[in-house]
This record gives sequence, structure tokens and C-alpha cells, in this order.
Amino acid sequence: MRDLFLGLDCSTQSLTALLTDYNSGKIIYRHSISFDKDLPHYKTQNGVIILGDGQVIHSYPLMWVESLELLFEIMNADDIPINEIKAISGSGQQHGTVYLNSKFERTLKELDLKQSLVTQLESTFPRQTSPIWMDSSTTKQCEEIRKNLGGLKAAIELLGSNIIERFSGPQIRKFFQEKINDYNNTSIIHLVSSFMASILLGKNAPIDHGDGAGMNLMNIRTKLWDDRALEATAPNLKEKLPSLAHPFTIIGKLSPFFVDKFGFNPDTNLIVWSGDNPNSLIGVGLIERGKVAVSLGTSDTYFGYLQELFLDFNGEGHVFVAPTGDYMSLICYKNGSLARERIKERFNINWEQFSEILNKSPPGNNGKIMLPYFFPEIVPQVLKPRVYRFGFDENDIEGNVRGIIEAQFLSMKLHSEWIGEKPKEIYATGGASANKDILQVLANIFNIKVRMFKITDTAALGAAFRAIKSFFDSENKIKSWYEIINNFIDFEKSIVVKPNKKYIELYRDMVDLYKKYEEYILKSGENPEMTRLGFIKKYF
Ligand code: ADP
Ligand code: XUL
Repeated sequence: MRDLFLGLDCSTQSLTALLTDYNSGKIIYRHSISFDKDLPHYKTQNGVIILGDGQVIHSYPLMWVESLELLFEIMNADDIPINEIKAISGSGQQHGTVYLNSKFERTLKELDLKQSLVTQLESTFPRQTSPIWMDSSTTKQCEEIRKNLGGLKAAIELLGSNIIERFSGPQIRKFFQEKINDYNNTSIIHLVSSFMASILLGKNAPIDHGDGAGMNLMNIRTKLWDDRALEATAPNLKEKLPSLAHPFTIIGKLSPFFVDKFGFNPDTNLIVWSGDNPNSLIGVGLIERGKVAVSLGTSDTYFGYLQELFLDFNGEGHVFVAPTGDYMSLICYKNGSLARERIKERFNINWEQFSEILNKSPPGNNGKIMLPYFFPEIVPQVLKPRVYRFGFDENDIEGNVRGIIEAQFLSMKLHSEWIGEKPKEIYATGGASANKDILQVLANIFNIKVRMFKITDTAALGAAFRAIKSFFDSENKIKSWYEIINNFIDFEKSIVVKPNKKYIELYRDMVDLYKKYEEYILKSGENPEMTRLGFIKKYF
């Protein structure tokens, strides 16, 4: 019998499984269910449904459940040795909340093998949809909670983050205010991560400190639910929340439903799930200072390991708990892959053509500047989406292709400065990190080398690493994070994209120029057109 460990990732657009074999240090199986393509009856677009004016963005928890059952069916059809899996953990897209009634846990305990999970669970949701991280409709609730907690600084001190539209607390408050009866009929509110873990466990699973930190409800120092935040959010909330757990907690054995239906071993251990970003931190091997990761998935995120708590009092960045029990910093952009895809679709090109055009256009884009708010943005905060172009229009293919990529990384450079320490290396992950040409722009703008990995599914990989660590620790065969990471990731063989030193000054100037444009548009600052013309004169 081998030591196999399964890492799952229930992300915005897909459910992905990575099966790892500890003994050989190899990933022996990968499968991804695309919500749009494989479960078309939910009619999602990129895994979500957009309601009203574009600020309300939800998804279907039942779709995630269906994807889980479908995934295991496919693993069975592919003859995967499911019975050799020792432990499972997973990742969820962060912040999204799932609302369940009192039948939920009872149903999970009495699942009938002859019926699908969807049929059995469909009557357990007092709210059919889940607000997810892309939702930005809770500004009113954020203001109320923030005020109640004593303002921006006090809220950040307490919770590690400003009170933020997509975070769970303001979303719960909105539900309580708008649908009081449904709120009262809700017995438990899960995160995506703890919801999926509960299905596998056959009863309510806890929320880990990493994902709990993204709720605006957990005290960032004590790692307990914070009574002041709970009271400021909604009545009787504590009794509706699962417990909190350390990221390395073994929460129990796999539910008999999965053992009997798919042939898992009855001894399969379940490790508490976490958020996709905390899991990616370990999935790219970030367990020390000096390096950061940039994840280019549906969201673009920039995150790093923190040995000690370090807060951003501007309110743009967040601090979560890392899988090691330490802290991590994070900034998140909504205009990530979906914004890049808007440009790609506008010109009807594929990613190879996108790269060719990117490479044809000069660094600095002949002074063309884009503020790419195709969707509401988190950093900097933009609630009403609009794309601004300076020095070009929407029909200029080169201007737009380079414009979007430069804008995304100029903004990342600018808004990550609060983290203080300048990283020496960037680890790239997420779907778009397979694109070396995009990573070249990242390396040039940061003037730091960027490491590309063969595996871009680092949220699922990090979940598998956590399963491995907790399992071996519980057997008293303790393995360090270094051992686990080095067993799977060959840093020597990964491709390094080096910054081109020719562009150091150009991008330093361009970051300043970009900052001026943000101030001009978002804070009614001075029009920086003269500075832009000076930039063009200097470099083109
Ligand atoms: P998530 O985990 O957030 O659902 P992924 O990390 O799987 O997302 O990334 C999916 C995205 O990756 C797609 O939306 C697509 O835009 C992007 N992507 C995939 N391949 C490429 C490529 N070669 N170049 C640029 N972007 C890509
Ligand atoms: C992080 C965030 C997103 C989601 C989706 O704060 O909102 O990265 O986790 O992946």
C-alpha cells in the first residue's frame, strides 16, 4: 500500500483534484471539473452568476456538491486506487458563505447510497445561492460594522483586515437585514471550505484559522470568534458558526457514504480545509521570509509569509493565518484573469497570439496607460467598474494587450509596498502563470526574478501537503515542511524568468506615473498628462 494523499480545490471556476504519492514524490493524477462546461445546467459564467447591477455575485453551493460527486465518479472510472488514500484536505475560494438549515447535519449523518448527494441535500439551504468573494454589494454594512468597532484602525487591529465588501461578516449582515426570516431559519453558516469538508466528514466541520481570518469575525491575535465583531454583524451569530480550528487539525474520518459508494478506505483521515490562498502559500513552498507569491487565477493575489503579525492600516491589504500557524499578508485583485480574458476576447485571439502581441509592443507601451476596472476593484477600491485609457483607445490591439498586463503589475507593485520588506524572488502560480511572457512583464516591473512551476494548481497541492503533514505527525513520523515541499517541488528544475535590467528606470518612472493616474481618477488629483508626455519623450 502506498501513502497517497488527495488535495482538492473548490475554486471560483472549477473543482480540481491532485493525487500525490509521498513515496515517489510524484503527482500521480489530476482532474478538474469545470463548473461552466461540466455542469452546464447551473448556467454559470466563469463559475458565477451576476445579479442586479453587477455588484451582487453569487454561486450555487449545490453545484459544488454535484461537482464533488462527479469528480469521485470520474476517479473511479479512471481506475484510481482510491482505497490507498491516507488523508484528504482541500481549499475553498475564500470568504464565500453557505447558509444551511437544521436538516443539514441530520441529512449528512443519514445519507442514502442509492440517491445522489444533490437530491438529498437540496432542501437543506434556506438560501440557494452563496455570495462569493467577487461580490461588492455590502458597502453599507461595512460602514455600519466598522463604525461599531471604532473605525478603520480599530477594526484592522482587531481582525487583521479592514471591514471589506467581500468578507463574510458584512455579507452575513446584509442577509440578516434583507431576509430576516431566512436568517432565522439558518442553523449554520459555513465558508466554502468548511462546507465542502462537512460533506466529506458527514457532519459540520470546523473553519481553520487561515480561512477564518477572511471573515471579519475572528480575532487575529487570539484566533477566536470576536464577540464585538459578532455583535456588530448580526444577532445570535455565534450559535450559527462552526468552531475554529488550527490549520493542522485532523477533523475525523471520511463519511461512510463515500467509503461505500466510491471505495475509499474507512480509515481515510480528513484534515480541516482552508482557503485557496493560505493553501497556495504552502503549495508554492513559502515557509520563510524574503519571497512572495503572485497567483494569477480568477483573482490575482500577491501574498507572502509573515513571521509576525504585520498590519496594513491603509486598509487595502489583509493578514490571514498561514498553514504553519504563523501569519501571511495578502492583497487581492478582482480584475485578474477575467479582465485579461476581456481583452483576449475583444480581439478574438488565443493566448499564444496574446503573447506574440505582448512581445511585439515595447515595455512602457509608448506611454499608453490603462486603469483596468472591468469589474469593481478591491485594490484600489473601485465600486463602479469602468476602464480608463490614456493615449490610446479600445481598438488598439497592442495598446490594450500590453496596457492590461502592465496596469495589473504596476498596481501590484504600488499597492504591495506596505508589506515593507522587498522580496528577493516571486513564485508565480495560478492558471495564467503558465504564460511566460506575462511573467516577463511581472519580473521587469518588480525588477525581481520570477519562478515558474510545472504545477499551477498550488491551492490543491498545498491542501495535499497539509494532509501529508498532519497525517505523518499524527503517526509520530514527523516530517518538516521543508521535507514535504522538497519531496515534490524541484526548485532547481523550475524555470526562472529574469528581469531585464534595461527597463529598471523606465518602470520606476512608470510606477510613479501610474500612481498619479490612480490619484487623478480615484481621488480627483491633478491631471498627469504633462508627466505622461514627458515619459514618452524620455523613452520613445
Ligand atoms: P481559479 O483557481 O481561480 O478558478 P485558475 O488558477 O485555474 O483559476 O486560472 C484560470 C484562468 O487561467 C483562466 O480564467 C484563464 O484566463 C487563465 N489562463 C489559463 N491559461 C493561460 C495562459 N496561457 N495565459 C494566460 N492566462 C491563462
Ligand atoms: C482572497 C480572495 C480571492 C478568493 C478566490 O482574499 O478574495 O483570492 O480566495 O480565489
